[in-house]
This record gives sequence, structure tokens and C-alpha cells, in this order.
Amino acid sequence: MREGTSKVIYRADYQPPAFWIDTVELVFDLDPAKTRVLNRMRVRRNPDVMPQPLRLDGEELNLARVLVGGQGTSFKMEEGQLVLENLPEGNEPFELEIFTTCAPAKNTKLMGLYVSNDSFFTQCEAEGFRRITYFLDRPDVMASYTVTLRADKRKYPVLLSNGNLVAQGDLEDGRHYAKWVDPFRKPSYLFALVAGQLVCREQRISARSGRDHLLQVYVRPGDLDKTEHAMNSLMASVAWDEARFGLELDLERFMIVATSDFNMGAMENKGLNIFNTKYVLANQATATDTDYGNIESVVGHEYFHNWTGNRVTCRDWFQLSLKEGLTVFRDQEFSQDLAGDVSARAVKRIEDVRVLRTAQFPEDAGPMAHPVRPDQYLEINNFYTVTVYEKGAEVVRMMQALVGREGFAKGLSLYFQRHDGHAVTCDDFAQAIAEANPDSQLAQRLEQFRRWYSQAGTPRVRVQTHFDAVSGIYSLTLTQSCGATPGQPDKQPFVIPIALGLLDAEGRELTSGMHVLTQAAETLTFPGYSAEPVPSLLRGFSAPVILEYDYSDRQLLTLLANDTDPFNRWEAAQRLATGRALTYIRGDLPVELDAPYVEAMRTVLRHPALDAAFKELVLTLPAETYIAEQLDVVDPQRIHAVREAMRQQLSQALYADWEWAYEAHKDSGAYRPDPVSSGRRALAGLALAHLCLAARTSGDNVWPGKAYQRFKDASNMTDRFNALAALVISGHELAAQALQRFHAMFRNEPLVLDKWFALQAGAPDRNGNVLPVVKQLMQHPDFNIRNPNRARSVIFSYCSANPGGFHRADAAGYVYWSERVMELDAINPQVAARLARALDRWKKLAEPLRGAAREAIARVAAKPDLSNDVREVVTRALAD
Ligand code: B3K
Ligand code: ZN
Repeated sequence: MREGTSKVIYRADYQPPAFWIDTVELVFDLDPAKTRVLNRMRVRRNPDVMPQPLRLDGEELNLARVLVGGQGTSFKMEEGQLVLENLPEGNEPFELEIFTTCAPAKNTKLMGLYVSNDSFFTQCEAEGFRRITYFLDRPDVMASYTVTLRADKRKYPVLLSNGNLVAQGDLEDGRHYAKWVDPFRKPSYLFALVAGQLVCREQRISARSGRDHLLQVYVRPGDLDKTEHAMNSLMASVAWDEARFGLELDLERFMIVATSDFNMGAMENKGLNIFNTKYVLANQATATDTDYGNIESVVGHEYFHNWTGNRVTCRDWFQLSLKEGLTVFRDQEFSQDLAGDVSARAVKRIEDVRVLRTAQFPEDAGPMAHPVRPDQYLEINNFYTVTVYEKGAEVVRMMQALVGREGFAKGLSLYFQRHDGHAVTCDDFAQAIAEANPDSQLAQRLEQFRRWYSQAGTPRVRVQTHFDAVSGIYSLTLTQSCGATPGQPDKQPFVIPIALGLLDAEGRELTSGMHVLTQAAETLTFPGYSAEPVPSLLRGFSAPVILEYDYSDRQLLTLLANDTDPFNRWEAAQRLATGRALTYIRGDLPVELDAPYVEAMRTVLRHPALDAAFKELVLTLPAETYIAEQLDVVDPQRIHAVREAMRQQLSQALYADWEWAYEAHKDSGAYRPDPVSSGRRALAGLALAHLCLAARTSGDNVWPGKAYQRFKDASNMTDRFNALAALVISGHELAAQALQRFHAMFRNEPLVLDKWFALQAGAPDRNGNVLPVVKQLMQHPDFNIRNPNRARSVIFSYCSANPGGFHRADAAGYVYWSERVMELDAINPQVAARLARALDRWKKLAEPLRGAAREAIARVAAKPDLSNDVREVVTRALAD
């Protein structure tokens, strides 16, 4: 049963709190079945707000006692809130004491206080603190916390909370206690506690200022050998934030704790970050290069929140991108700076843009489209989205483009000077960056720029070129538009920084620069050309827009071979491939890759100067979801078939080149997850996948045999998993044996088993064979739907990452989806709502899929007692 309200919350309704809570003293008696929480607060009225009752949020709590100034008081419950009317008048602080109990062992939502592997963890963002005690659970109420934890010493030897440990000792009956004081005021969403049998890797560091800090990474006993990379990433994060933005660690102790039951990636609780094990644990035997990269960026992300999010936080949840967009931008910059040279930076940029275009662009075009700063929500957890995070980061990136790198650092300093210790808005942020750079284009156009925060939808920039051979004038006409999104029929022009260059026919750069497009249409002229140049547009993906220009193949081949901007070299290859895929799909034509395209791919693959990592990106075809977005009517199976046929032809046409690539890159030396060696592994992996694919038609078993050998002999997970995937994806008969062996090798490594499940649920569909496999996997003894990582590895890998297998003509995929959404909703609404998003784009589907998808969504929507989380997603999906 649900508690609380089902009311839509509007940004425009923001009211400051009627009370402030200055201090909070919490005492926990931890017990999985019944944890007792004593909460003593110093509260006072907000003098700026009309006197009114105190309404405290609470959820799934058992209330035992309420005392005001040490005396019993009257109270009532209204819409799940605890309402206190008889409070002292005047603005003097008073003491409010609340005693409650909760049941962590029964908490399957993983919000508030819960148990995982016999340890206690908390997750409070966005509104989980109210599941621990009654509180003003909103980010603009910032308090000083003192926390005492009491628990059985044998079962829970480690007791952690935010800030500094000020006391600890033994109690009667084998229990012990620890008392923590957080020196910084914070909103309740940043509260955390951890209790359990944990071990830690420690590192002492000195900041530039000479201050010493203790860094700790806590894991379960047995996992200590997988913490080195997380610790290295943390040290690198501390050093980077000091060097790039002058932001120092403000705590004596900074802790990371890993748990295997976690709804998302990680959480930036002040001084006590709690992480999904997926983003902490790594050694070369169990983690891939991608895992190493993700750990680096997530550790960085949570650490960077210490300033952007924790020191300066959000006034209300509509401002979420204030901390998330900015912190994603910071972690992206961190990873780029760590990657090193221009090429490695570009690789990271390409990966980030790929996420934006395959996940955020569809969101922006679907029923859940919302501005970077949303205007309304039913359930805030639904708005931790790629729009708030990744598009939000692009908005910050554009600001940096408009004020320059130094100007941006200056703006950030002003932001902290003004707002440190406060809860503020996205507007406050933009204002600070602009004011620190009064002569910039951002300052001059700030009001218009802010539309990036208020208008949803992906802008399209249409480019038309004209060359007048007589006058030698080359002109570019740029037209911008943005389609309607829910609640926003009309859009005003955006401020769009467009980095561009012009090349001559031989590929030499003639000019380069940045144009800031502000009008609906503008024409740029370039005089003095004797021949028509080739335009390189939106270099580095300088704005989150769809750039429409009818490039000729010749122009794209010139860019692919010569552009000084590595991003646009990659983009040229993507355009060449996308154009071909669309032609085959739209015309229902057989796939026949032309010689110029194949030769261009061969040239890149064999190029003596390009990095392996970059080659791997260029040779990888655009994702099926990306291709789908370019079509008005989508037949996912057709897209899958075309893309597979293109891959198959690349396998055969470049066979000798793939052989060369594999042999030349397969040894990357002693394992190191650096960009150069991981790039070599990535290219060798792609080559092996193609060689196994080629065996499908040739029937020659040499390469599948080599892949199996590689699978057995590999000295690291990247090579081992790539070899396994090559066999599974090519559908070779050795795959079954390899899968079995892999499971036996890693039966005690949950994160590796997740990969094993995900690979099978995401495998290319052949005659509808994946769904039965998925159903079987759910019967596997290692499957557990309550563990979010495991649920994602099977259910999401199929419903969200395997369009060819999921969108079945018989609708069995949709039936499976609706059953799982409903099943998960009763366990964990946040995870269920994410899964519900898998059918976001149903309206684009070709019949009969469209009708079947609609029916499946309607079936979910008709279920009584749905969580707000799922209800919001399915209601929006069905809206006109
Ligand atoms: N701030 C958290 C996300 C919390 C999600 C709540 N549903 C992790 C992060 O963005 O760093
Ligand atoms: Zn974040």
C-alpha cells in the first residue's frame, strides 16, 4: 500500500519552509527487524513566512512519541505528514523530540534505511530521509547533524556516518556505539549511515594547503583486492579539483562504502559516499576497461559533488540539474583531462555524445520530455534523467564555450563566493557565470540562453550552403527550430554555439571559429574562395542539437580523412553509415555496401597514425536506437536486420584487415587500464567479433576456435569477455560451452555474473530465441529480482537494450515487459519505473507493434495501487 499523496508538484508553487531546523541529534538502535530512531531537533519558525502548523514528512514509520520542549504534545496525521499545531509562538528555537521505529529488513525499495548482505545502508536522495524519521525533508532545510549509532558489536563492527568520529565504545549485551559529528550543515538528502562487517583500504593524503586527509574505501571482507582503482580514482579526483578549480577537500575524513544492493550508481552523502559495488570493485580478472573507466568517472562525480551539490545545494528538486548537470560536466572534464592527448580526449567526448544521442535525444522526443529544469513532477525520482544529467552537462559546457575555460573557472569561483552554504537555483548559477564574464556572449544574451533550462526538446539546426563562383563568396544559412513537447507547443530560438571550420577539396583547413546562432535564421558569408569549401559543422559537438545538412559522400569522405577536429572525423563515418542504413531500411533494399565506403573504413582501420581507440569508434556502426530516431516509423527488427547485415558485410569485406588488426593489437602488455592499452584491447575485440561473424557465412571454424582459446587464456576480463561475446554474438556453437565455463569460473563474483546474464539477454535475436532464454535465466538459481543489478542484467538488457529481440511481432516481449513492471513495482518502484520507460517511443512503432505496445502499457496503467513512480511514466506514455 502506498502512503503519502499522489499530487503533482509544480515548480511555480515553491514556498520557503515555514520552519527551520538548525540542529539534529539522531540516536539509532540498529536492528534489522525493528530499528529505533530517536530524533531530537532544534526548530524555529521562519520569520519570513506567515505562522502556520509544522508539517513533517514521514513514510512507513511507526511513531511512538512526540515531545516539544520535553513535554508531550498533541499532533495529527494528514496525508502521511505529522502535523503539529500547538507549538511555541515567536521566533525562539524550541526542542522537538520524535521517537519512531522502522523495519530495515523489510525495506525492498532501498530508500531510507535498509539491509543488504547483513549490513545497514541508507539512501536518502531525493526523499528517503522521511523513511528514517519525521522531518522537513526538502533540500532547502539545512541542519547540523550529530549521529549516534548503537548496534551488536559482533554483527556490526563498523559504524559509520557523516563527518568526524568523536566518540566510540562498548555498551552492555555485546553492543557498541559510535558518535559522529558533521561539521557542515546539510540538507537531509545527504544524510547517511552504514553499519556492518566491512574492511577498508586507507590512504593518507596532503592537500596543497598542507591539510591532511584520510581517504577510506570500505567493502565486504574478500573484496579488498578490488579497491585499488577506486582509491586511485579518488586521489586523482581530489588532486584534479584543486588543480583545475582550486576546490579543496573540506573534511578530515572522506569515505566510500560499496553495497551490492543499490538503485543507481552511487550517492554523494557528505563525507560518506555510498556506491553500487559496480562502481567500486575492480581488478583485472573481474572488471573490463569500460568498468575501470566508469569507476573513475563515478568516483570523480560523487567526489565533485562535495562542492557542486553539497557545499552549494538545490533550493528545490526542480533545480536538480544545478548540481547534476554541473557535476556531470565536471566528471566529463576530469576524465578528459586524465585521458591526456587530443585523441584520447576526443574518444571520451565521442562516448559522451553517443550517450546523449542514443538516450537523451529519444527522451527529449518522447512522452517523458521535460526541460533541464522541469516544471512539474508526480514522483521526483522519475526526473533523475539523461536530460537533467547529460543535457544539463551540455548546457554547462556551452556556457564554458561562451565564456572560455578561464572565464568559466572565474564564474565558478564567484558562484561559491556568493552561494557557499546555501540552497540555490539554476538561475543563480547562470547569473554567476555570466556576471564574472561581463563582456562575454553569455552575459549579453543571458536571458535567451536560459531557455536551455526552460524549453524541452532537441533543437534542429538546418544548414544550407551556397557558393558563388563569380564573387568567390561561400555562404552558410543556419535555421533553427524545435518541435513541440508535452505542455510546450511553441519554442523560442536558443543561443547555439556552433564551432565550425572550412576545408578545401584536398582536406586542408582554410578557416575555423565559432559562430553563436541566436536568431531563427542567420546567414554567414565567407569571401575570397576560388572553389567551394567543405564545411565541418558543430565541431566537438559544440551544442546538443540535431544538425541537418545534406552532406555528399564526397564531403564526408574528405572530412573522415582530413578534418582537424577528431569528433567530426568520427561523425563523418557515422553519417556515412547512418545514411546507408536508412536507405536500405526505407527502400526495403538488400544491404550492399559500396566500395568507396568499405575502402574508407579500410583506410581508417589500417591508418598508421590514428589511435586504436579512435579506430574502434569509427568502425562501430551507429546504435539501433540511434538509427530508429532518424525514422518516423520504426520497425526495430528491420533496423536490427539491416545493421547486422552491414556488420556481416564489413566482416567479410575487411576480413584480411580484421586479421591484421587483431594480430597487431591483441597484446596490450601487462594489464593497465590506460587509454592506449584499453584502446588496443577494444580494437582487438572488435576485430575478433568481426572474424567470428565472418565465420557464420564461410563456415570456417578457425577464428571461433581462436576466440575460444583466447577466452580460456585471457589474462584480463576485457579480453576474456570480448572473446566470449564474439562467440555468443556470432551465434557459434562454441558459445554454449564458453558460457558454461565462464559461469563456473566466476560463480562467486556477482558483478561478473551480471555480465554473464546481460550478454545472454542482450544477444542478437535469431528466430525469436532470446525471450525463452530470458525466461530461463530468471529461473536460474543465481537470479534474484530484488537485487537491482541482477534485475537490470536480465530484464533491462532484454527490454531496453535488445530492440531486435524485444519488439516481437507476437507481442510476447511486451507481455513479458508489462508483467515485470508490475512485479517490480511491488518490490522496488524506482527500478520498476525505469523499466517502464522501455516503451517510451511506442508511438513511432510500425503496426502491429504499435497497437500491441499500447495495450501492454494500458494493462500496466490499469493496475490498481501502482506506485507514483510507475503511474507517472505510463500515464504520460498514454497521453495524446
Ligand atoms: N545524486 C545521486 C542520485 C540520487 C538518485 C535518487 N533517485 C547520485 C548522483 O547523481 O551522483
Ligand atoms: Zn550526481
